Amino acid sequence: MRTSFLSTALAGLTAVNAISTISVKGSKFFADGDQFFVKGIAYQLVPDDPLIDNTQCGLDAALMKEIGTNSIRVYHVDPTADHDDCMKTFADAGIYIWLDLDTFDTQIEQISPHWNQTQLERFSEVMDTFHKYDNLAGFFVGNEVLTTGNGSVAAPYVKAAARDLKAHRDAKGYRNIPIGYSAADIATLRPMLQNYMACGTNMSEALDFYSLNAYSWCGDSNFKQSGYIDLIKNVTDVGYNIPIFLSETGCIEPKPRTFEDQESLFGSDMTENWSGAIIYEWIMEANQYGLISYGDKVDPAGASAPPDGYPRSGTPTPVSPDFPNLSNRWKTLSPSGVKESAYNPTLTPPPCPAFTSLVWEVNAESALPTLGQIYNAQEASKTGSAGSSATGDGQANPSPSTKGAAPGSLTRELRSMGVGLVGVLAGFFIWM
Ligand SMILES: *[C@@H]1O[C@H](CO)[C@@H](O)[C@H](O)[C@H]1NC(C)=O
Ligand SMILES: *[C@@H]1O[C@H](CO)[C@@H](O)[C@H](O)[C@H]1NC(C)=O
Ligand SMILES: *[C@@H]1O[C@H](CO)[C@@H](O)[C@H](O)[C@H]1NC(C)=O
Ligand SMILES: *[C@@H]1O[C@H](CO)[C@@H](O)[C@H](O)[C@H]1NC(C)=O
Ligand SMILES: *[C@@H]1O[C@H](CO)[C@@H](O)[C@H](O)[C@H]1NC(C)=O
Ligand SMILES: CC(=O)N[C@H]1CO[C@H](CO)[C@@H](O)[C@@H]1O
Repeated sequence: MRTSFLSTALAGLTAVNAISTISVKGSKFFADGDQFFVKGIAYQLVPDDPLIDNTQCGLDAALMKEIGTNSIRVYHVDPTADHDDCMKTFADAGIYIWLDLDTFDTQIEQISPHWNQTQLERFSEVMDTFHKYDNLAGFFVGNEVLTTGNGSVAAPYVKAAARDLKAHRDAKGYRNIPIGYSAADIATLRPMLQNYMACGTNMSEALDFYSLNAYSWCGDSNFKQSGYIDLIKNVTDVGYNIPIFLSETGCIEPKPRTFEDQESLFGSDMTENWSGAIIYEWIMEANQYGLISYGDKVDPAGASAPPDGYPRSGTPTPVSPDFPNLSNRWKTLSPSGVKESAYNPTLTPPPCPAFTSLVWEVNAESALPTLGQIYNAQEASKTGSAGSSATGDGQANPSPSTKGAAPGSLTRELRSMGVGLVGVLAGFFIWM
């Protein structure tokens, strides 16, 4: 009797304490009736999936929780693996997951853009595996796919991916999980790209949220000098209709990192029209962006050493003073925003940007690519259209060193390793 009473009470407690799902209303995120601001950290300890080893997830989630982290961003997962324990561990710590749907061989490319059935299936597998977790905050259909004016021809392929993944989500009866894109913050592309991702009257064809990887606030700067003021201007000038946040931030030069930008992001400069930020990144590795380490770097040539010499598991040790600096900032920054019930905006999507040669090469009136479409430059130059063609061999060229504004991006670093990547990854899996 007592046992069953106890277990009923515990079951009730679990239900009450379960993490609330995140939804979009107007240009803001909400969880359980309160506005949600992303206070996140990028988390990719190992290339293929950091959400399998629950002991590791527990060690990291505990330390993240201590400093007020409510989100992590994960770039790559293996949809066939079991993530129940890690997802619960993060949920129990009050931490949501923002997850990229692509993998190294399925991402949408700036060179020879295409969007096809294979990509859709692989993206869908990740969604099918993760939709059931209440702390799955949102999905990205791409990360820094385009970085140049003429590369903007790839933007419709990103939007087509969002369209098809939203359709998959709805056809499967999954909850309204927000689907968005994570852009390299390139000033000359910014207003066009972010307006394009939200534009159009058909919400089945527009993104649910937009985000930027921005590293423009370095050292002793301010709202104006860093250009964050332009981030806000580009949002308020058009009455941007979907949530927007930084999906990567955290310049590392000059040292030490002081995370001064958090004061603007979560203070009066930005909170009214911005939804937070994700710090790049948790683990210390070759790029030097880590907030914690799992021990000193070892000789990569040593027996069972990690490929880059940076340990990838264990008890997280804060990097000082960077980690305490972030902790000190975040402690004082907890915007409450608005209540969902008190927020009833009347926002309309921004206009689709006009075609401008070498600046924004997408026609405002062009239909989105159909599934299986491959960008055809010859046809596009003849017709001024989005270059529609369903023929071709579908081979994406390996992306060369297209450099964006965001020095910390995992994707770009791995890409820039080029051919070496295959070897590195192969070595990695053996080592694991
Ligand atoms: C889709 O494109 C990839 C290259 O990115 C290719 O390997 C694959 O075969 C294509 N799938 C279809 C169905 O065309
Ligand atoms: C953009 O222009 C550069 C330089 O002319 C060229 O190398 C690149 O292939 C072009 N990109 C696309 C997507 O057409
Ligand atoms: C909206 O977009 C979806 C997906 O492309 C399409 O199936 C639907 O017909 C569109 N609705 C309207 C009213 O155009
Ligand atoms: C958007 O920001 C850019 C700088 O990145 C600025 O030049 C431009 O005027 C802004 N556009 C609007 C509409 O605010
Ligand atoms: C900025 O946020 C305020 C407060 O929520 C809102 O009243 C205003 O409409 C927002 N502006 C835009 C352009 O979204
Ligand atoms: C905000 C904050 O905690 N800043 C500190 C970051 O680290 C340096 C170096 O230890 C300190 O001088 C700052 O006060």
